[in-house]
Amino acid sequence: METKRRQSPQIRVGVVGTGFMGRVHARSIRQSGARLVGVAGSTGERAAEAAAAWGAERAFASAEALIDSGAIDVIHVCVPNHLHAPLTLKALDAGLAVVCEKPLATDAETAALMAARASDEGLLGFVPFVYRFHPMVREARARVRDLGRLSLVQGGYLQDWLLSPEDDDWRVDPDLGGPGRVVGDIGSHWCDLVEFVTGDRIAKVSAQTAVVVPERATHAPVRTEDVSTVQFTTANGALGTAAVSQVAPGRKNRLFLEISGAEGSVAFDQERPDWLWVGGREGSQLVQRDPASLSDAARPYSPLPAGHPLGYHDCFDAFVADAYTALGGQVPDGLPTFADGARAAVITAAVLESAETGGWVLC
Ligand code: SOE
Repeated sequence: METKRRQSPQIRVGVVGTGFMGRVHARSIRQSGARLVGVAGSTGERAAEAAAAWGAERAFASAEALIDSGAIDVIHVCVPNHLHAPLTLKALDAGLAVVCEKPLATDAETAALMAARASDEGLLGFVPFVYRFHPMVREARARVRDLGRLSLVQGGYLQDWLLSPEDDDWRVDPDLGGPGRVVGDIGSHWCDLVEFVTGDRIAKVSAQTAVVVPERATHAPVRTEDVSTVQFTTANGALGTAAVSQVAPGRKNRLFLEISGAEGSVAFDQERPDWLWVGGREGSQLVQRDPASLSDAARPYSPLPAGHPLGYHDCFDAFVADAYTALGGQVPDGLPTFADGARAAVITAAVLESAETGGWVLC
């Protein structure tokens, strides 16, 4: 297929968005050895500050100027969710590869359109479901085949940064963040991990959502959920449950996943990422990340010796490195693409529909 894709010997990258995620992306871009050519933000001033702080070559007056500049091959879209689709579609039209933050779009139809557009144009699009890049997640995925028939998948994703009415954020506003807040913002990571690790699919969901803090500094009444519980059945017949919250005191970023099968269990906790619990009827063990004994699938994601903890930044570095390897033509196993982003949007929509109707929804 004829493609308008841009490619330079040293990948030239732009970042749009100057907040927390933009900073994390920029760090990993520089770590990868690519050129961080430009940064754009909501104002020229913010872009200039971020470009200076992150070591970018220059600031651009707007996202559009960055996309149209001809100076980059890849753009990282790290802006509020409602801008993901318009900026990504514009970047694809300009022949750029795109790394777009999740949720890929604020509705499933648009996310599917973005994935189709990238694929039709022969362009590459990636979504940072970065928890896939913890070596002990790769280890869990490698060991799932030893667990026998899976019976139960459970866990959740708990945070507390929106606990009090004084806590506020653009994600609270459905016009900016999309209609599902905890479901789309963090539940999407959990569901992605379930399907990634098990190789199975969430087939139907029955969910509840609730607003716990009805008024916040700039949002009243609050229209996006603070908590959600989801029960589900997988295509292969395992049952599952998940609890997701941004108002769980003391839980900062607790993504927890436990999978039980006929022959054993595995459990991963994102806040203790160097460990994997391996459960067995005759005895269980906590397996420490150790490149000397990891599976072939996990070892490449384990650049430090045992006892030298890896974390969130390392996952991001590995994600960006794999995305840029894919630009060179070789797509590494497990790299989350726009298709995965679109899939997450389908599950998010199903969860929200179920919470509204009270029924089971296929996804
Ligand atoms: C905020 O909830 C947030 O930064 C999410 O947007 C990220 O995707 C998650 O990895 C950490 O928490």
